Amino acid sequence: MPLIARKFLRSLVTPYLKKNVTASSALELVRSNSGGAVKFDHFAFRTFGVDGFGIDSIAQLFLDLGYECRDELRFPAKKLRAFWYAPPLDFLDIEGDGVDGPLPRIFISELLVNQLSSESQEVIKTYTGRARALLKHAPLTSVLDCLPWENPSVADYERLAQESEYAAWTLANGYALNHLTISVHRLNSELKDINKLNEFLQSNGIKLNKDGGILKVSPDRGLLQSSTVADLVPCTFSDGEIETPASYIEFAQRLVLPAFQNLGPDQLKEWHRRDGFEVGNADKIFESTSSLQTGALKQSA
Ligand code: OOG
Ligand code: NI
Repeated sequence: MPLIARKFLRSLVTPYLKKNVTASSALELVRSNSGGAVKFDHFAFRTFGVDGFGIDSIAQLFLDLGYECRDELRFPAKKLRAFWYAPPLDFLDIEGDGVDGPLPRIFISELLVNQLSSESQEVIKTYTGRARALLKHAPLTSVLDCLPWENPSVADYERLAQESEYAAWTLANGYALNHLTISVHRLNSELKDINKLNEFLQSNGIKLNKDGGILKVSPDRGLLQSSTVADLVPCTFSDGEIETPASYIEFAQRLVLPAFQNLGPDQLKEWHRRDGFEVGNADKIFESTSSLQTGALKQSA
């Protein structure tokens, strides 16, 4: 089982690193300053929650690979919801770098399309409707680095962006890997402190998402996260090419749970640490692709 999972993850990472220069240079910087091994905390995808194109379309493969569905997270203001999936416990504490290391958690969100204006719904449903034949092949489009639907028009992209930047991102990027996340507490250097890591990245010219402050902290203080700002990358539309936000890279430090504080460093396993995600942190991390953070031109309504 893990071989096919790793091959799939590798096929997601290859186009992601090729397309997203900031993510790949941040990953290389961290890797070369922490003994050469970087472990991944989670991978994330965005979807349209309509016509079967939502969370399940990408989740099914992970479930078939032995992942387990965990908690639901809701974001009413953004009209989003998400689920996260845990890898089999046996693959949580594994030596090795990148996709050869521990299997990452999977975070999948979906846009609650039926809550949008009828204009935006119509735009989305036109593309998903014409792509229905590919409905069962979402993961294939991820690894092939292509959209399941035809290239959108610039006008449709911009119309969606005015109501939901998430919607516009998903129309232009489909099931591409939205981000992967470096497991900060498992780095082999002083960078395993996320504040030091954030300083280090910024001093090397990496721009971080400042929404709500650079460091996002869960109310229980156990989950600390930060992320880069997505690169603006040329994107092919049906009627031209414009630069749009692509993907970003995230950093997550999970602290040891109070019940396991007495364990020595050699006894500590990943499951002794704060697990899962946090709505308040995630709400800010979503902004890593927003025009406010990326500086992408957005037409006024
Ligand atoms: C996901 C944002 C949330 C996290 O780790 O909480 C997230 C997205 O931008 O699609 O990644
Ligand atoms: Ni994330």
